Amino acid sequence: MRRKTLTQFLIEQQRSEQIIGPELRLLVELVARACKSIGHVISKGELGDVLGSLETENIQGEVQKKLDVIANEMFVEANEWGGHLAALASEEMEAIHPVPNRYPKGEYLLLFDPIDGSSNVDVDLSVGTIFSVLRAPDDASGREIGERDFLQPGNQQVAAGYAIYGPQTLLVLTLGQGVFGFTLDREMGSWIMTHPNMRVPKQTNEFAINASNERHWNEPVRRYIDDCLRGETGPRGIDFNMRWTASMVADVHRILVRGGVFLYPADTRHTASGGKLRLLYEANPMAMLIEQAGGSATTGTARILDVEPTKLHQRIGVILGSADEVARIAAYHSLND
Ligand code: AHM
Ligand code: MG
Repeated sequence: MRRKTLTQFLIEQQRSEQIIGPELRLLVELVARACKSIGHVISKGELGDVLGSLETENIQGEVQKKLDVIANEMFVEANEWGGHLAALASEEMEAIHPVPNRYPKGEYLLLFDPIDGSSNVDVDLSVGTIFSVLRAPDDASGREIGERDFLQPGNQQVAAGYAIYGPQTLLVLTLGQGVFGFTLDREMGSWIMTHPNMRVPKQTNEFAINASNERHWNEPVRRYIDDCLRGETGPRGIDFNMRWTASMVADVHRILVRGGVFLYPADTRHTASGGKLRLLYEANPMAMLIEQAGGSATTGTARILDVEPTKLHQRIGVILGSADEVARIAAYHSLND
């Protein structure tokens, strides 16, 4: 069987489906190329002198890994010159990065987390790159782009996706009409569609949460996990399995392939911050992918994609995955109100 490449898929989306225009097609092609290069550097590991930490901290107060900084630079350089972007923003950059004047500017805003789950790099577990694409507001043409232009709810995203660097390297993408996965053919250097129309099963008996935070959880989350752990003889009447990779990309990828529910809830430590994960370049793109695949994504009390952002690096509680389980967890939250 002859499989479709990412380029063919994008041309089809542009030509017959008219889902994207040439600028968005170029944008996705350049993002994919950047991810290919980042995956290559990651795979060199110790041989490429890219492992370990730097002495710097990012805006989140987290120690930066060498690879966080390298991948951030690679992503910016690969994307800023194409003429389709107005500005970029990243987990690893405190302020937004307007496209330099030496390049033409376009209408799109690109947000990204260059290496998500970077604590996993040194121990050779899966990590990924997450990205989200917004349109600059209409009134932005001809003026300097600012942080406020990025503060749009996730339901305004025109595309979102991630690359996962694991046993295989994949790019998983939505343009707002379903979710498609492409495996990197390393010999050919091409992304090949291997996962057409990915769907999250409505039901599941697998959950993902960092159980070491149990003492901080709020009541609805505690009740939900307790129900799951009580297994066949508990209120759910079935046994549940648990997985936690500490790379959101890997946990979400597993859910897109075989179902499940992922929780990084806002807990008692997060009353001021709102949660651990970042809204604009982690929660929103993942929520769009999951919803496009038939799943759901909530903070516990609100649909993630409807949250109005107030800050570029805003954090939020994230519960996403199989629709029936997410609905159950949201119901537990509403009982608690
Ligand atoms: P990062 O973007 O700094 O790597 O942090 C995000 C990661 C997610 O990938 C993962 O779900 C979570 O943080 C893991 O957190 P913890 O170490 O608390 O389990
Ligand atoms: Mg990161």
